[in-house]
Amino acid sequence: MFNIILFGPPGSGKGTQSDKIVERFGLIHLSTGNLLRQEIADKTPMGLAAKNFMDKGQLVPDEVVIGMIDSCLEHHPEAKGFLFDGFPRTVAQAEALDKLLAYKKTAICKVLALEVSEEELVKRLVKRGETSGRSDDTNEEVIRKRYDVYKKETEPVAEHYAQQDKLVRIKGEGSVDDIFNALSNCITKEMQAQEADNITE
Ligand code: B4P
Repeated sequence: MFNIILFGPPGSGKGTQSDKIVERFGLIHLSTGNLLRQEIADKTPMGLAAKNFMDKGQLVPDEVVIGMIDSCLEHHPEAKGFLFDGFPRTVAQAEALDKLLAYKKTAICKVLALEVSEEELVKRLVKRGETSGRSDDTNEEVIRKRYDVYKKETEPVAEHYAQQDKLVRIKGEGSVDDIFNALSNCITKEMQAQEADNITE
């Protein structure tokens, strides 16, 4: 299996790039943000609880998102690989993901981290808020809170995977196509390396 994480602060373009990556490489897209927004739209008890956290710019509790990911992995036994978008967001989530994948005799190949300045992120999310209808994008204070939570709780996830020698940093500012090309080159190289390993095994 070929599993990658698209990592980065809120508004760094994870969702934008994920759509293009899954189309080109045939991976299953697992976005915890999209899954949570679907629960909210369906007005499930989990969605209603999650909305409270999301509207304040906070993370949804680990056990909720880990449970969601576990059941998604179960639903795709035939997958050639997964693209994790917006997950893991805490070191506890990363450790849980590593364990879930090890149980399935697979692992994360690479973590592609999009790097974007705070001012550019705020600008993008304020702009998205004008049209997206997302309640977590409409207020600059909430957007800055999400960035603070990212620095404190999510950035250590990069170090978790750097220690496993899996972290690749990619410039997330510039045109969507240029960023996609940089990500694609990295994924293609990694897929080829994995195929070569499979042949020699
Ligand atoms: P997410 O849905 O993951 O989304 P995001 O971080 O807001 O944005 P993303 O990085 O995907 O940016 P996008 O491509 O849309 O999270 C939302 C919330 O859900 C979190 O705050 C949290 O509360 C909760 N949550 C999700 N996962 C969780 C987890 N694992 N644990 C706990 N809680 C969790 O791009 C943003 C904007 O920039 C768009 O308008 C886009 O058009 C624009 N853009 C993209 N690329 C651009 C470029 N190159 N140049 C200019 N603009 C660009």
